[in-house]
Amino acid sequence: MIDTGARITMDAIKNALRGALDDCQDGYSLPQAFYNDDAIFMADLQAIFQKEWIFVGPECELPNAGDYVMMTIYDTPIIVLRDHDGVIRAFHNSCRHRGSRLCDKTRGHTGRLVCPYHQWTYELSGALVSTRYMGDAFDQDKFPLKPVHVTSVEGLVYICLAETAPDIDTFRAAVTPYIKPHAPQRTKIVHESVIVEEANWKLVIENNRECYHCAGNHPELLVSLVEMALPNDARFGDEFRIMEEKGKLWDSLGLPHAPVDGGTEFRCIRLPFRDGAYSMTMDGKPASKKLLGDLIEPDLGSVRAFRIPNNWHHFLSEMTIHFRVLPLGPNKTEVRTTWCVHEDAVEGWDYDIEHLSRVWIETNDQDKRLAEENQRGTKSLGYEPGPYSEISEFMILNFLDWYRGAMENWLREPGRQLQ
Ligand code: 3BY
Ligand code: FES
Ligand code: FE
Repeated sequence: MIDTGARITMDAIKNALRGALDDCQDGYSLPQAFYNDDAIFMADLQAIFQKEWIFVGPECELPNAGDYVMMTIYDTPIIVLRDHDGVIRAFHNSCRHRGSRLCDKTRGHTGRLVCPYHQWTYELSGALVSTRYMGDAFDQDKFPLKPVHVTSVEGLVYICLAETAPDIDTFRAAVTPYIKPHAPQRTKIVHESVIVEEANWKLVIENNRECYHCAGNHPELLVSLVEMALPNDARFGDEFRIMEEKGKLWDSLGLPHAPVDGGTEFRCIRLPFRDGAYSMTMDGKPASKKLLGDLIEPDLGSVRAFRIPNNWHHFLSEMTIHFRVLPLGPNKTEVRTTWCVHEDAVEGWDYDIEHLSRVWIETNDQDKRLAEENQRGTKSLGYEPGPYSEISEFMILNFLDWYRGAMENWLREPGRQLQ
């Protein structure tokens, strides 16, 4: 179970969560327990990571039938694949014989899934089609792989471990007009980074939900990124002018840019880059010569999309960047970043990996250090929840509204009341 090896009872989890929720103060960072306690981490897994739609990666990672990727949500391994009929499917990566993982590679290609232990063999549809020495009475139809909900939102693959998956169509409808012009299905992954941060997953998300820290920490990112979060962000002057100019250009191209009201569930907006910058590169120049999809204009800033609980994205004119957060323990989180360009772009001619990835490699590294220092400080005897800036950190307030609501709902579920 958890890193400490301790088994925590459901009552202990509920009690710890109830107490910590009661200690929360609106507008303030969370009480220490939310970033550190094993019991609350277990509650996070059940209330959030086993219930919500979790981002897996860009669909272009599975271009052909037989392609698969594996991911693990804390201790639950999942396999996501493209079946022979082109449909994306997801299954628990656990053999129906004695439970062995079927697949131990992060990604690969296969015609069938063969368990390495005793070679029970499954079709990509999940059907068990071959076993040895199981006797005449054995009915293999009764042992298909266990399916997991899966969907692609315009090229972004999500899975959900819950029996009944929550709505994702509101998100789909809202973001599709923004990201479709970037044709994510016609891209390929050209770079990937996986880092482990010694910080609670919520600190990693909180760090991403504000740019209060950008000026002091992200010189490379600020070559391109404007620190505004909304087109009429009161903190800025010059950016407001850039937004107006670019807004007119994007209107003329039929590209939506206004902020979408995603409540606390998601955020989607197109924002410009700084004057003269076309991409999130060190020199602001395009990361790839080939524009995405059928785009003809390089000056598109980026569509910034965020969705609870574990992903954010930048869709540029010539590149997309996807960020996936997975909890590994109360103080340990994996962040995977993938960079995609047009499927026909040629390395060395259209793009260069160092040029394309440098800004976010540096930025991720800086954010890792910030989240880890934040984590260390929340362990202090002297830690006391502090006030967020409503002006600069309103997106964290949104995130925590959602988080606290999700935890309250989970506690209220039938059968979960405190004894
Ligand atoms: O660009 C991002 O992904 C976010 C938005 C604000 C801070 N952070 C760098
Ligand atoms: Fe898979 Fe035995 S555990 S074949
Ligand atoms: Fe940052």
